[in-house]
Amino acid sequence: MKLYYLPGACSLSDHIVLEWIGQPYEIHRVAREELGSPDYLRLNPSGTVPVLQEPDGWTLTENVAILNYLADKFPLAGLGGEGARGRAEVNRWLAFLNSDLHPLFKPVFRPERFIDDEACQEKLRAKSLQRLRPYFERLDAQLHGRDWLTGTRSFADPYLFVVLRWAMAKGVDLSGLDQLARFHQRMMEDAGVKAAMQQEGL
Ligand SMILES: N[C@@H](CCC(=O)N[C@@H](CS)C(=O)NCC(=O)O)C(=O)O
Repeated sequence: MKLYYLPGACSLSDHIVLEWIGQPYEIHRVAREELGSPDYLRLNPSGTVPVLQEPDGWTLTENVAILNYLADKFPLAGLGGEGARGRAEVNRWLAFLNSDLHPLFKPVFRPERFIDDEACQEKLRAKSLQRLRPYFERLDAQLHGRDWLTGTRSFADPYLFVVLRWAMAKGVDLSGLDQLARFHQRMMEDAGVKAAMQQEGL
């Protein structure tokens, strides 16, 4: 299995999951200019990471699909929740992270993709940072009395870790969100997280 990644991008969540699974895998660091190349677009027409490629050439895109696939392929890792409801709970939080929270970072990282005027870009970035706070409040509340988003460790947790790193780097106001601080600290001490981050040069 080969994971195509950009350092610190949402692909880091798959990378951590691969570490937690503990089976052999390869990684390929995608250069930014490679994302738009014909070869890469054949792998992923969206020109984004992550992409997971199996040795027979089959490739999978979309983080939600990749994380579910890894959990199903390696059930002994116990990252997909217990039973139908357990999986639904994991996907509830994964969907919140992937489809509500993650897109709000796009104007923070690349406001120029949304609006040409530079002064407006700054306003857009500032507004997006402000709008992110309530999402992190919800995540903090969910972590009250829990070490992991759904109570037990799952593939949603590394995704939370990734967006939390972005929030810290970009200056989202996380003041008073102590459960998130506790979660971040625990992830930073985790051997699999450390290994994935070291391999990505973070
Ligand atoms: N819907 C895709 C979105 C993936 C995505 O946004 N990837 C970002 C990194 S976190 C990316 O590759 N960005 C490169 C770019 O937009 O130039 C998924 O969930 O896998």
